[in-house]
Amino acid sequence: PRPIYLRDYRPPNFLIKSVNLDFKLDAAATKVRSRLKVRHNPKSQVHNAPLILDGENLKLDAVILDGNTLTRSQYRLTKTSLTIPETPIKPFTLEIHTTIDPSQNKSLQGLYRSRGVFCTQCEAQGFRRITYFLDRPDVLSTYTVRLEADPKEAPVLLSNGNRLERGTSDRGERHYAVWHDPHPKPCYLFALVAGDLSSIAADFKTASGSDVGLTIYVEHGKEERAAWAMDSLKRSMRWDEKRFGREYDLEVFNIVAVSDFNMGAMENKGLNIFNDRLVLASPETATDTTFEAIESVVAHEYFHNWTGNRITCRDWFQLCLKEGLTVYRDQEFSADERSRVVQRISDVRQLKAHQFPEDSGPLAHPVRPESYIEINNFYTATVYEKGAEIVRMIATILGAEAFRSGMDLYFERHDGEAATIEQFLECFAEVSGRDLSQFALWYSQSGTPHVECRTSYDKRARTYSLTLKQTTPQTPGQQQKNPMHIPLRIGLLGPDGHDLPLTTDAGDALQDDIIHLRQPSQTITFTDVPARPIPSVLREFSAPVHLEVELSEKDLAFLLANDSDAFNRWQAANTYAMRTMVAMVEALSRGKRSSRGTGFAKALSAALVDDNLDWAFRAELMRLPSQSDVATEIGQNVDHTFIYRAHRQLTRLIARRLEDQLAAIHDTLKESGPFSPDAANAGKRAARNAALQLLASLGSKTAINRTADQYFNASNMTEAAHALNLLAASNSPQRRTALDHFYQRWHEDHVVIDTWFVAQAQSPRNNALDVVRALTRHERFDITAPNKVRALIGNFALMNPVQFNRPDGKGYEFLVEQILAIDRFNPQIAARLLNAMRSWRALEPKRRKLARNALTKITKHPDPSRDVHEIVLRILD
Ligand code: HT7
Ligand code: ZN
Repeated sequence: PRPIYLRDYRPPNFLIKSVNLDFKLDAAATKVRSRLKVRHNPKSQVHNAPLILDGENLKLDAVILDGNTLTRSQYRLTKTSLTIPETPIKPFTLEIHTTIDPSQNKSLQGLYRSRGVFCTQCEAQGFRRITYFLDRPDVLSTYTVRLEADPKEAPVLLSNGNRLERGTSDRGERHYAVWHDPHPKPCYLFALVAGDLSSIAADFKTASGSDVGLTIYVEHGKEERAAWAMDSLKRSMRWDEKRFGREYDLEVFNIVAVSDFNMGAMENKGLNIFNDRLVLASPETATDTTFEAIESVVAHEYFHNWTGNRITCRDWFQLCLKEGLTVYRDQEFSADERSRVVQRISDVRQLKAHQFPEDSGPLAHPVRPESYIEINNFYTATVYEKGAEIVRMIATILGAEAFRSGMDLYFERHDGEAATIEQFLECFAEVSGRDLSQFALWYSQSGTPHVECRTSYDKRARTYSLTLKQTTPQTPGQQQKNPMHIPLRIGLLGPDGHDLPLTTDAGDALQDDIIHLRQPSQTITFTDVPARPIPSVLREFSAPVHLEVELSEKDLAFLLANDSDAFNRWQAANTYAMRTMVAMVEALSRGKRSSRGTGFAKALSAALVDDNLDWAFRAELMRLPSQSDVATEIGQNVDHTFIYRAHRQLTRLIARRLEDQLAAIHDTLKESGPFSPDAANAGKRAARNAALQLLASLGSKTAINRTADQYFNASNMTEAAHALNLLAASNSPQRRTALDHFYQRWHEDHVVIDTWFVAQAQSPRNNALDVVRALTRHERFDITAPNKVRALIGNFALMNPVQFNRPDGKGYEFLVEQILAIDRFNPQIAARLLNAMRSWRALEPKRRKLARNALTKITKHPDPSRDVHEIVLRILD
């Protein structure tokens, strides 16, 4: 397969003004009739171009142009296209009849069945599996859709927009509904759902007084579990009005939960389709993490209505235009609804855990890529999370007011269009009068910039200087890097722990508390500095960079105790813990044992008694860097056995030193009263669980009894699932009892039982691989269901580093075997699993060789999908 290049973008030769779709739904043979109003695009650079429509896995039944059925010689058909060489000069009507088989569609792209429900996924290029079409985001059309089905099998018939009509046909044997979406949209936002579903409903009045009917469709019996999603939706709608002045624009907004879904959810206009895992929640079935995820994904998909749907992307290279911006918006929503600093910590953790390794490995790519083979491979942490960081930096550089003006201008100017990153940036440049040309490099230059900060204090002159140097490492296809515009929010702490005023003659390199680093090296000198300060750099994580500052352990403890920027208090703790663990790994690799750790334990202990800190924040302090974070930090010659042991060493040391304090936290925060998912209560549960996790590492009878007690007496899933994970990782007799108990309680619930698969997949016990392999044959496991694959295989490969990276390489072999099996029917999921091996070059030589052997097996496979083929080539390159 040949790459597609951004530089080759050309406007479409044809436009499609309106689309009429008629579906006769049938599990094995759905008939699709599509009537298109087509015209030549006046902006096209080509004259007399043939009309080339995309199509895959379709049975073509008829092509009718302006009422005349075309003969076989009047069109050309390939496996991926339908070409009509001769078309009228004037606008014309094209009717295309196709037949498709949703029951056999396990790729979950196009029209498929999920537990008996017909549903669609058209982003990025699934519409071409429904009918022949110009499947590209810059072709915007209005859609009218008629769905017809067996009323017993599919009493609910949904599509985009507002419902115009419904009724019965064939003497009640069939029924139908007609939907119309007045907003022109690209075909990737088309959706239909038909099935036997239950629902909950609510009303929403927009700021300007329009009534919107909100409905969430779920499996029968699960209605109560949709209440939180509905609550989240209403709050999102209100927030978007208040924060961005964006109102909803249809009479109804529908959400449908389906079980089989390749990603989290999809923002189809007026008809969002969700992975049921991200809709269904009750205190007994879902953890706080799930409640939070539901809130943020419901918000994310809703926010796409403006950033993605009303203004869409000109081409798939501009994916970050909708995804980065919408992630930024959902992060801000969560920050406003919950604790801003805890939200920031969680977003930065996520960025560092997924995007930083991506950006420093073989899959590194610019936020706006310049070429791709398979677009589905570019729904990445870089496009989403780094894309969101770029928008955040724009807000930081411009300030809240100018940022909002820029957004207003973007909405006003590009509403109803398919836009580009340049057009987006131009809006901010225009409202602020700033030159954002250097800043634009963030979209085109891959790799995480390193910023090194050196300090010097001149006591006599009372000056303090920061010398900042930036470099961006080489990444695939990019050897030369240019200096970026990096906004660094800073503070200087005096000896009393308070911020010193920032006085400097640095000109516009410092604005308020933001240093604009634009040169490869820049020195900022602060004047009137009475004593050597402690620098607090990159406050709020104001730019997605690796920062290196000279800070002693004493400085880190000082920042943890005093920094007015709460994010940097957490960052100090995290850096301190990371340094300690890396030292422990180094010692272990030399056959020694590091004696460090007490310093960190002491600093942590002091922070935990600070009652000015809310519990969610204290929980974040107790959560040590993960084993994968440590591997990323070490970056080369990685030995996961040493990392696992160092992680356990520090965890146990803290648990021993702080045993009473942690036990007291666990006891005092015991759940009392009815469950509430709000941030304050969730924070207490998080702190309680974090304390238990540290204690459980001791493996003592007391610790295990405490964990088992939490599991068996849990009044909610947040407590139960956490304790189950800890027991599953232990060698205690309660391990089996708890797992069996959980299975008995939940085996009939296809959503909740995934927690049971996850607990076993993540267990660092030596037989983990055998257990996971056996579970792939379990009756509740289904390799065609992405949630099951992610729960078991994904969690094993990504969340169980010590067992996945077994020294004998059997973990890699297992993964490759599963990937090849899945690739036969769902390439998107298969390619995503390969991510687990992207850092193979950083491994120590023995594991590296075994990982390479396993990857090579994929290249030898006769017929890998385009998705897997592209990733494996890039990983091995
Ligand atoms: N925009 C949506 C992306 C998505 C997707 C992409 C490819 C294949 C399946 C998919 N399901 C959803 C989701 C989002 O970012 O909001
Ligand atoms: Zn999105």
